[in-house]
Amino acid sequence: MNFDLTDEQQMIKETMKRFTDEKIVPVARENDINERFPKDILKKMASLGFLGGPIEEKYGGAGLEYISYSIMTEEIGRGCSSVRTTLSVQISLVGLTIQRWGSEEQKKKYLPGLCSMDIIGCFGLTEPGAGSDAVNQSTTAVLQKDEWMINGAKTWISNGGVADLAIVFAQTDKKKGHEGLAAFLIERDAPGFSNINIRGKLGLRSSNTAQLIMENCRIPKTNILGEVGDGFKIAMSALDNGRYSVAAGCVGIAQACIDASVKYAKERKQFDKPIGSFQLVQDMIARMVVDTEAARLLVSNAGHLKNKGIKTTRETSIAKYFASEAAMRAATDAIQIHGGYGYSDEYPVERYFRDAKVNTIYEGTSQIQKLIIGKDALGIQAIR
Ligand code: COS
Repeated sequence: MNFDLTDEQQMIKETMKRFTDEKIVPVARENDINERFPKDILKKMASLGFLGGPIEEKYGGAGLEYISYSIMTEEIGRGCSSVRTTLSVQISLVGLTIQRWGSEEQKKKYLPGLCSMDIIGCFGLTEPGAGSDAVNQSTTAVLQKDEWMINGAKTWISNGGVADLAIVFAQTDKKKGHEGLAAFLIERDAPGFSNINIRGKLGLRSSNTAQLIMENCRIPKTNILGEVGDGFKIAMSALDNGRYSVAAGCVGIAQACIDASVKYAKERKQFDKPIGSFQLVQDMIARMVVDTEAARLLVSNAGHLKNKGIKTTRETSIAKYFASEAAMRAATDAIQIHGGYGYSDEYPVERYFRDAKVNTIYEGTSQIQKLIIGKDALGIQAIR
């Protein structure tokens, strides 16, 4: 693996760093406090031409290779995890999934809008009773002449309340287990489709999270993604991409914790010295630096394999598990270094802490990532 950034990767890093510092960081606190969805930032980002990330240029994307995509995602995650989450869902869970599994017609219809933010997408897998056990879907889909009739509810859906398009997973034949699952494209105005926003989250307060409700929801027969029976593989392959961008976003959180802690440790004086001169503070900063570097390398490793077209379930799980736990450790230590000030929203580290936590939960908990990694090492199935 070559660790040097290419000229294009360097340009993306510098452009995204500037964009994050100028457009995302200054409003992140206000948006968090007001639980304000940052559509304006996403629109501005779309005008840079990178929003579509690795989506092919012929469908409106930037055609980026995966190291560039992680660089871009890390920079956004350094500024605001709510913006990063919105983007990860839009590009990794929805855009790349349609690009891989959609018909030509579906790709032409939805991908350009997803890349320009004219269409906001969401990914409806989780249900009140199906989180880690993703196969156990209660949502049903029945084919009636030329339409699918979908019934059920999805919960904890990022972008769910603002989405124009939802990928929704449903069971077509309960007896078949994961082989009966299918993925459907539901547009916002489909009859019987509605949503309820979820408020009061610990973190990611300016990202949108909602329940999706399908009550005799009717969609055209052609709005299936792939074939009946492909649903679970579609969900898992989407999560291979989603977890990659979550991991990159977590590197961004950890880097933000280092930046804030180093700055504070140089300024803050106790016992007549900057606290950075004390070895126990240096110890915390050193741990953050090592964790962050290691997480970044794990993301790069997964990205390198993705660029070669290799399936990266194992590598993205390793990167997501390590980077999300590293971000949580870094945020905990960053608050510790800031002392009492770290416990208030005067400094950004309390937001990093609140935002870091969900990364160890969504798109597969740390425990699920360890099951996938352990299953791979032992050559056995994770659950069944
Ligand atoms: N890509 C493509 N196919 C995959 C896959 C992947 N990453 N992972 C599994 N599959 C396939 C398997 O090959 C298997 O296919 P066959 O029956 O043809 O052999 C099928 O899917 C079932 O796989 P498996 O038996 O491993 O499924 P399990 O029910 O044991 O579940 C876990 C596997 C637990 C790993 C899975 O359910 C999971 O990731 N759960 C977490 C879901 C999640 O992240 N939820 C968060 C909300 S989404 S934002």
